[in-house]
Amino acid sequence: MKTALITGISGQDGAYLSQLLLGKGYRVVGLARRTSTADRAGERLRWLGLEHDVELADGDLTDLSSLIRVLAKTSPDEVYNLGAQSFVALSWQQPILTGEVTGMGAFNILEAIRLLELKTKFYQASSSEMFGMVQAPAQNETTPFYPRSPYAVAKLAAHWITVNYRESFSMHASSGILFNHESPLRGIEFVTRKITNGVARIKLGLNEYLELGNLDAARDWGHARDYVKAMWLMMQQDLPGDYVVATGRSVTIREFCDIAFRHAGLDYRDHVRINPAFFRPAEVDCLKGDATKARDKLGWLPETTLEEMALEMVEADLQRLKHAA
Ligand code: NDP
Ligand code: GDR
Repeated sequence: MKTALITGISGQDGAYLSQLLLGKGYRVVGLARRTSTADRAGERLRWLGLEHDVELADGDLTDLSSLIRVLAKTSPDEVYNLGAQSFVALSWQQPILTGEVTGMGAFNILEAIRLLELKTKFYQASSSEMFGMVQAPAQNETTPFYPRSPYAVAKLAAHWITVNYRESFSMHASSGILFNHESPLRGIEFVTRKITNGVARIKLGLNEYLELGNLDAARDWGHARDYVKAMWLMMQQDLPGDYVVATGRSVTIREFCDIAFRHAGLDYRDHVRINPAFFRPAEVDCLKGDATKARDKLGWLPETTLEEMALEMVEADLQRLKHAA
């Protein structure tokens, strides 16, 4: 039986990755931060019915000693570093924390693996945000980076330290440059989930309007359930590497609004209001990934369309709100 250690197990991707790995017979251990509430596994693992199937180990990406302790105890075959302060907008309010967790966190865990001389494979959750002000119409592994937020700068440091430890110490360290991926388990502050939750609230008569920022930004959105498969496939390769994971289709926030509101029989133009508070100091205008390498080398392809995903998210938010009523 293989053992996987996942940092960020309580997040969206941590939950879907746990589901995938448990289905393959892995022992799954998750790094969990101490909180003041008793809810250690969190709502996402519970939503997937996995809260009793994973093991949780106390630790924090900013605390090297806890990482050494957990790694020494679990001796994982694969480490997936998904933990991060992952909300781009917040990274301007908390740039130093974002640097410590999203950037230095990767240094810490790689260093812990190195100090313990573990043979584990390592996955770093890199991001399309690293392309920022894009230097090519479709971004692939050779496109130069141009980060546009403290979050993206931190992710870039984490990406390069992954490459560096691979080259310096022959570690099986891979970096997945994943474009935006969403699901019913997406955090409510991210724009797709904010929209589908808003649609559900308006449909049920709880709100009349939804306030958003820049509707003209475009993103290449896939489904998290599909994207965690690409992470696992990278770890099954004989050689480590960097892979862009994307659908190749770029859609504006406005178009996503149109799709999501339509699913509920609503017109977004009647309900969306612009609030400049949601504009960012520096914007990433348009992302579109070229995942040819992932297709050719990993045999990976996205399976869920944007329309299917938006429908699943709207339905899940309607269910949640009806259940809570
Ligand atoms: P989430 O925000 O849903 O989850 C982040 C996870 O990181 C949570 O489990 C959180 O734990 C954990 N975490 C935060 N701070 C620390 C810390 N100091 N020590 C240990 N763990 C910590 O992110 P996603 O699941 O959406 O994304 C997973 C990873 O992939 C992130 O690194 C993200 O930046 C990256 N990424 C995501 C993309 C996307 O579109 N979703 C695209 C590209 C990259 P807690 O519950 O305790 O807060
Ligand atoms: P992003 O996701 O910044 O791409 O990072 P987010 O959903 O937050 O923003 C996408 C785009 O939507 C615009 N936008 C709004 N965004 C939010 N959150 N709220 C709004 O009201 C709103 N109105 C318009 C934003 O300006 C932006 O252009 C996500 C995260 O998961 C990162 O961790 C990950 O690395 C990248 O995706 C790839």
